[in-house]
Amino acid sequence: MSPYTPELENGIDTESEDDVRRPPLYRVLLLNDDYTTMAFVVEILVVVFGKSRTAAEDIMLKVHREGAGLCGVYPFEIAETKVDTVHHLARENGFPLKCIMEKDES
Ligand code: TYC
Repeated sequence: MSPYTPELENGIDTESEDDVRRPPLYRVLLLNDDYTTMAFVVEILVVVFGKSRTAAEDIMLKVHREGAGLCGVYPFEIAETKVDTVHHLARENGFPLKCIMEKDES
């Protein structure tokens, strides 16, 4: 055994091997509503999430039809900033668009 094994340092195996040193990632999703325009959602996906116009249209339609859609997967602080940016831009433009983040458990 190597002299330093952080997952065993207190004698208790606290993390399974595939979790070791893998930072948690967060899925950022857009939610559907009846008021935000399709064009605005596409713009958000292009500007905030760096999607191509075609990819943005596909995601927007998925959200519209299914209720929610994945915009990207990021470390915590980047995910949080994306959510805040979406809400800021939406409120500034008078839309109730909601964006959420959830831990990526995969
Ligand atoms: N449902 C909206 C409409 O018909 C469009 C929409 C799509 C709104 C995606 C929000 O996250 C959303 N105008």
